[in-house]
Amino acid sequence: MGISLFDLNGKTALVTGSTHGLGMAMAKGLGQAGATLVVNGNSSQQKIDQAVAYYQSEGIKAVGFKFNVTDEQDVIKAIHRIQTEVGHIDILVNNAGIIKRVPLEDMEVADFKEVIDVDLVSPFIVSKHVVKSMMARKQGKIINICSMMSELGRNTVSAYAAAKGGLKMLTKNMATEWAKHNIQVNGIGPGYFATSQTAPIRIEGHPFNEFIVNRTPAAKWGDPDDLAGAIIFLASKASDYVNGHILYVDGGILATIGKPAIE
Ligand code: GCO
Ligand code: CA
Repeated sequence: MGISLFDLNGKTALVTGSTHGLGMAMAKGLGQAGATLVVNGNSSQQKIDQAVAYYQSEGIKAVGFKFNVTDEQDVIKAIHRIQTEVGHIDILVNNAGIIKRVPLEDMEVADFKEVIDVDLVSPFIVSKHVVKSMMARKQGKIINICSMMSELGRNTVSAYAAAKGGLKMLTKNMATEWAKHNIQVNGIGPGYFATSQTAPIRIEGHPFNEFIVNRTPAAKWGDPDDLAGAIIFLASKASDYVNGHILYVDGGILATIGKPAIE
């Protein structure tokens, strides 16, 4: 017991969208706890190769697979290849996501649908094709990466909020249907982290930058490495009776209404 509760040696973890950003930080945490990483991205093979090389330089076992999480046929082919070339997937992290910041009344329907497709439909598609082997082996961990926008609205991010709110409920429904197979499905809801996705709203002097620091009880943006503990917990034996839960890692944002800029 003790620390071995969190040991991931011998486990294989597929993390979608793990070539950069929070996906990369969480995958690194899983790798440091002993898991073999299946790295995924869809932009370029070169980006995947670079990420794999980075993980390996950190002493982590990693292999890369390029596929589009929104394309069911592509997912089916990739999961089949992973299972034959690497082995069964013990841990699935549905992390790949996009955001479009557009006022709701100006948003194109195609853009709204694209966000829903990547952020909500793809976790369903990938889980559907990974869970069957988990069911057969009577064990598995699925972790859906949610958001503050699973709980809160914000100007310009309507499609993202609709998708992430949906992903919270998809997480609960997956837990409802699959818990009896000894599969735990939980979510992580990151607060505001310093990544490329938030770069446009984090620049010095941008009013949002100041707003987030003021709105967060911890009074700072999150460091992506702050997610490692949560992901290792939800991927390991330590969470074997935790199901359908969203673990918010947000420096206290959801605990509070916030405070005025000047007190
Ligand atoms: C935004 C941000 C958020 C974060 C994160 C918050 O524009 O409000 O990009 O959506 O990325 O998901 O939890
Ligand atoms: Ca760091």
